[in-house]
Amino acid sequence: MRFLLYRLRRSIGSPSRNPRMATVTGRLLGLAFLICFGTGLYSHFLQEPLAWMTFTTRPLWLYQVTQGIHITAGILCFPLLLGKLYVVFPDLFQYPPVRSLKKGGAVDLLERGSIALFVGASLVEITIGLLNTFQLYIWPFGFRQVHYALAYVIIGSLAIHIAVKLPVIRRYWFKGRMPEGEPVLASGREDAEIGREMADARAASAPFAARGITGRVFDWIDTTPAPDKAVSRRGFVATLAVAAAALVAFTGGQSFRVLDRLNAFAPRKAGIGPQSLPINRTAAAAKVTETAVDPGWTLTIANGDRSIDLSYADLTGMPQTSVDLPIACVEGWSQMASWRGVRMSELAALVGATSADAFKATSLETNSRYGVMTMGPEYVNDPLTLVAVQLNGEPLDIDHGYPARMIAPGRPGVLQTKWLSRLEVTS
Ligand SMILES: Nc1nc2c(c(=O)[nH]1)N[C@H]1C(S)=C(S)[C@@H](COP(=O)(O)O)O[C@H]1N2
Ligand SMILES: [Mo]
Repeated sequence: MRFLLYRLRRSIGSPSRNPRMATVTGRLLGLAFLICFGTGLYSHFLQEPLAWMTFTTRPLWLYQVTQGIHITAGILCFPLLLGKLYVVFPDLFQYPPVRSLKKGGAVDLLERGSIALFVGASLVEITIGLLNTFQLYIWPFGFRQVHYALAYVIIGSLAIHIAVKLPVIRRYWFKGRMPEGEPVLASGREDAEIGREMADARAASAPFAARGITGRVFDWIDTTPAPDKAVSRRGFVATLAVAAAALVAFTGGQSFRVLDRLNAFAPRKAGIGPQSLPINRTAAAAKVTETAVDPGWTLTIANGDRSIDLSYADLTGMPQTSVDLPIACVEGWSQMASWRGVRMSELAALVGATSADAFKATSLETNSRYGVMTMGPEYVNDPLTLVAVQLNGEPLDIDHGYPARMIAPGRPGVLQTKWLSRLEVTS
C-alpha cells in the first residue's frame, strides 16, 4: 500500500505542486474567504440585527459595494479553491493517512479532519451561493440559514488548518525561501524516506532482485512515469490568473458599473426591466396584480391605537421629495435609480412617532418572507428614506411596487419592500 501510493504520488508530481505554491494559493483563498465572511456578516446583521445594533446610512453606496465584493470574491473562490486542491493533490495520498498517536497522529487527525470539513463546507457554500445569485433554490433547506451556518464552519476549520500548517506557511511565505529541488509538500518527506529505503534494499538484495517480490515492486516503481512537466509553475499561475480575471470581467458588471459592457454571464444586466431597472419579484409572482391596482387601496400608518389611512391621492398630495438611491440586491446586482415620494419621517410624524421608534412595514404580498420588514429609527429618521410613488420620473410600475414602496439608504434590496399596505410603530 505504502509503495503503491508512493508510485501514484510520483506520477502526479509536477513543478507547480510544491509548498510555496500551496502557501500562495492558500493565502489568496484565505483572503477571499475572510472578505466573504466579513461582508457576509454585515449583510446578515442588516437583515437580522441583534437588539443593540444600529447601522450607518452613509455612504449611500456602502451596501452596494460590500455586497458586490461579497459576490465577486465568492465567485473567485471557485478557481482559487480548485487551484489549491490541484496543488496539494498528492498530499491526499499519504500513507498512513493518520500516523499513530505517538508519532503526532493527533495533529494529523486534526489536520485531515479540518481539511475535509473545510473543503466540503466551502464547496457547498460557494455552490449554493452561486446558484442563489441565479435565483435557483433547488435545495430543500433555507438558503440563508445554511449559508450563514456554513460560514462559521469554514472560518473555524480554516483557523485550525492555518494553525496546524503555520510552520509551512511561515517557511514559504516569502518567495526567496524555497530552496531549489527540495522535496515537495508534506508527502515529500515520506517520498524521500521511501527512496532511501529502496536504494538500501536494492543494494542488499541485488542478486535476487529478478525473482524476489520486493525486487519486482522496486522495478515497477522505478518505471513510474516521470513527474509531469507539462504544467510548469508559470503555466499554473497564468491559468489561475486568467480564469480569475475572466470570471470577474464577465460577471462583475452586475455589481460594478465599469464592467457592465463585459457582463455576459451574470444573472442580471443593468437597465433591463420596466423603467430601466431590473425586477427581482414581479407583481404576478407576488400575487398582488389585483390588490395593487384596487382603487380602494390605502396605506395605513399606526402607532398604538392611533392610526390613519392614506389614499393614493392623499399620499401623492403630500410634499414630495426626490432622491437618487440604489437598489442593492443581496444577490449582488445593484443599480442606481431616481425615486420620488413622501419622506418616511413625515409619515411617522403623522401618528406622533418619536425619533427613537422603529417601524414594521407590511406588504400587500402575503405568505412571503419579504412581505414584512422592520426598520430601525436610523432609517426612519433619515431624510433620504421615502415611501416612493415614482421611479425615474414616472409612477411606479406595478412590478416595482405600485402604488407605493419603501426606499431607504444603505439597506439590502430585500428590505426595500414593494406594494406597501401598512406601517406601524413596533417599539
Ligand atoms: N413585497 C416585496 N418587496 C420586495 C421583494 C419581494 O419579493 N416582495 N423583493 C425585494 C428584493 S429581493 C429586491 S432586490 C428589490 C428589487 O426591487 P425592484 O424589483 O423594484 O428592482 O425589491 C425588494 N422588495
Ligand atoms: Mo434582492
